[in-house]
Amino acid sequence: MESSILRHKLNLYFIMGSTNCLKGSEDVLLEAIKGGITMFQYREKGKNALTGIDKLKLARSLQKICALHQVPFIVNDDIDLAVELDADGVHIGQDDADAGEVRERIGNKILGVSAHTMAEVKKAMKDGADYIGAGPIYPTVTKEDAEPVKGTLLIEAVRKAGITIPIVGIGGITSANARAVIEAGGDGVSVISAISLSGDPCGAAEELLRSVQ
Ligand code: TZP
Ligand code: IFP
Ligand code: MG
Repeated sequence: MESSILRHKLNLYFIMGSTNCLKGSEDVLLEAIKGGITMFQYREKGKNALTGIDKLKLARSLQKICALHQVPFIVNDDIDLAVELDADGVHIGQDDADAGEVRERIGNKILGVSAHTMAEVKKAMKDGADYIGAGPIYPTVTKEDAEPVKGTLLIEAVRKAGITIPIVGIGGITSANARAVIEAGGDGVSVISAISLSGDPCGAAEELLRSVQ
């Protein structure tokens, strides 16, 4: 995907799996799409996470919804699943598979890599990442093993160094604090709970989109 298009798709990047939702994942995704999310990541993780055929079935179902609405469908961590489903891309962290090897396996699918330092950003770029997930920007309760909070410092440092790779901020982002990520040089925000745990995922997405545009 061309990077100006990807930049735009990163504006409001919604991530979730079944354990993040108060109601059915399909309903939450549909409402979030109605509210204007621009990209989606299926991240089935944590206590009570689905595995095997149940995970595959939900992934297929969410992928279908994304395809109907032209929202890119990205799979977190599970490269085999992404390849099997012919997903639009994968997102990996520093403790997951080697980014260079993943790039070789997925060809021209979108590759996102989490980075916490300038060195990790540069390595991810060398390995062929299309975009960087920088965080946690703010304290989060959604990821138990999150790295220390860094605010927007990394995004600012990357831009100051003249590096233009698309970046999305993640971690504790709400419509009240999202704007700072854009002002620091981010292309968008990525959220789990601000949408998935909202009683009104559509309204939550609309409000977030307004705050980053
Ligand atoms: N990676 C860094 S923070 C985070 C992930 C997956 C969790 C983001 O969840 P929330 O609910 O938007 O803080
Ligand atoms: N960043 C991102 C993204 N996704 C993740 N799953 C993560 C960090 C841990 F927003 F996609 F960049
Ligand atoms: Mg991971």
